[in-house]
Amino acid sequence: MTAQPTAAETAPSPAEPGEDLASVHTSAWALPPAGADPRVVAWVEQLAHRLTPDTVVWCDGSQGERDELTRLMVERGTLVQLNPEHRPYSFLARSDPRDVARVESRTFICSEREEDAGPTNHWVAPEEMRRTLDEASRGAMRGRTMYVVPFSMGPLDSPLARRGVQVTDSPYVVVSMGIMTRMGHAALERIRPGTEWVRAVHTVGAPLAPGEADVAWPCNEVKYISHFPETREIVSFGSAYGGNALLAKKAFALRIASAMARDEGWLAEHMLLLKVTNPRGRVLHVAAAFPSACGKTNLAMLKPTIPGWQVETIGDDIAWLAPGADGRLRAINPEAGFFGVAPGTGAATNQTAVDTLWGNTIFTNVALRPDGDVWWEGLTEDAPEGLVDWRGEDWTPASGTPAAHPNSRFTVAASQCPTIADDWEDPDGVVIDAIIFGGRRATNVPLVVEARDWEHGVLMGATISSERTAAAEGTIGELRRDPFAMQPFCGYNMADHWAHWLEVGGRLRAGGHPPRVFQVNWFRKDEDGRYIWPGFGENSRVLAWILDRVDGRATAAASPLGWIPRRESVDLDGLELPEGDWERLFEVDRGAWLDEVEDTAAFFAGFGDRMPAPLERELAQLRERLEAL
Ligand code: GTP
Ligand code: SPV
Ligand code: MN
Repeated sequence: MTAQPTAAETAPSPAEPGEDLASVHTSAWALPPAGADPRVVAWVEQLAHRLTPDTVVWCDGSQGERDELTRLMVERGTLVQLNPEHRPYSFLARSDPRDVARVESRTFICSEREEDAGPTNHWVAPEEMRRTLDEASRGAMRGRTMYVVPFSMGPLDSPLARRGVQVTDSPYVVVSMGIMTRMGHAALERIRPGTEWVRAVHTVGAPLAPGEADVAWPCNEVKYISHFPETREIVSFGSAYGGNALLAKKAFALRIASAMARDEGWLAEHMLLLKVTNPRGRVLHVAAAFPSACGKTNLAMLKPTIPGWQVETIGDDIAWLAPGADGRLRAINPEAGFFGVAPGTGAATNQTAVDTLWGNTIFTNVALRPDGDVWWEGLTEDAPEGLVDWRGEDWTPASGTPAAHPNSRFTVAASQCPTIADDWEDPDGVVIDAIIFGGRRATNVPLVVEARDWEHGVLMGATISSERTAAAEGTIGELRRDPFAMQPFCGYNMADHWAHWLEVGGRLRAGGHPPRVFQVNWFRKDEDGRYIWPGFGENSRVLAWILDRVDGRATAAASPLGWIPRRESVDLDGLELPEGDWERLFEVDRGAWLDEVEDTAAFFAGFGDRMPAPLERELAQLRERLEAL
């Protein structure tokens, strides 16, 4: 970390009346690392003028820098250091209770034309948003340090990697970005004249007056999470939580990257990546899209309950996919860490995640045990005595509120995961054999279906709907459409995203090996509200069927929805499914499905003439198959 001396220490002389104070500051700050791209330096200087921080710090990504920042945050009360005997080099952060999840209602796509953002995004004209943000950010970093955080999404020298620089006034964000991305000097070095890089500005929007005491989690009631896809820029104001603030993640790797990918012929998706070795020793790779808090981390770390199958982890949230020179679809995980949902993560559901979190982890909004370790609902069956909840208050099971916030999260390096695959940083990416779409559906959607072909698979992706979770603000449990699990993350018109998938599929077909496409649903319930499928490790049975289909070994039966497994082709050994449950998992309710098709037709109509014709054809064919039932 090159900490620049403060203006007060180095300004050659006090500013003269009438002199622009900001420019004096800037000259004192302007000591970027040698070799930094002049475009980055000029941009940082210009931002410093507007945001007027006390100090500018260029982050190098070193351990010493992380030590210093965590020490500073412990001192300020932003972090609590956990007991190193239980959880070495780990910390708990408690956010402001008004800053606990992504704010989709304050997330904006500011393309030049409204139709390029499309009906699923909040659009504001770029000039208008720039004016608003210029106004809001003037002096917004007063009394704070502006950290310059260069990072690479993807392995440093991967041809699929892209670079970015985020400035932020939150040390919590710096340390989190250090875990979630390849951050620091090595990334900055790779931004050279001619390199494309994404500009990301982040402020918590809480300037400090001289002498004013800071709070543990500064943020602003008003929030703007703004994206300018044409100029590859991000400006985020007012929040320090997750996807609102760690701009490499949803803002860059999905919203901006999806627009880059559209222009350049690849895909940026809300997908986990995993590697599977089947009992015959064949290695296969899978990409799977599920909406937020619907089981990506769990599936990425799946512990098979059937013998002979090995599952390893490549990524748990975001995948960048591109047809390779051999015509096959290849994918990288652009991230370097996991920002995973804590509640529901325990020995029975995801022991691998529990093992990953042994140390070097930042926990946000979980509960604190009296012995200085952490706890959340689902970590163990019973809550330990003497907990302090995520708000910092004494808690007992009688409190009537959760001890950990439902969207509490852990931030940890992917390399610490015991099941991380040996090819997870392959610069060329891994070859994708199967694509899975999933959602949280109590009704209608079967346990697993194989698409008839790529176009039908795109229809499956386009019609994902899911019950709302705590990952974003809104009414939990309410069913909403989440096409490609990208509803909150697509940086351009969703219908164009579907057209792009159809186009990429055409290229993959020409290459002779398009991945097979499947839909899964672990969340179907019976009339009593009980999950019919046991889920978690047992999902390996479904994964095995999927990959046996790819291998040409498993049988399937035609259904109006696509190919469904014959019971004998799924390994159900040792699983005690109550009588009738298997059938219930695949039941097709004709009336309910025809209603769903009508609802989809209305949804598609909202995209007007941007709607790709092959998808409307697919929907019409689905309707015909259902009517013939
Ligand atoms: P984001 O990080 O928000 O994008 O989400 P994610 O998809 O990675 O979410 P995660 O894997 O953390 O999902 C966690 C939630 O899914 C918890 O409530 C789990 O209990 C639930 N879950 C995961 N797998 C299963 C399953 O097989 N069956 C059931 N019933 N629940 C599951
Ligand atoms: C999600 O909500 O899908 C997440 C968490 O992965 S956040 O990074 O906050 O968006
Ligand atoms: Mn996610």
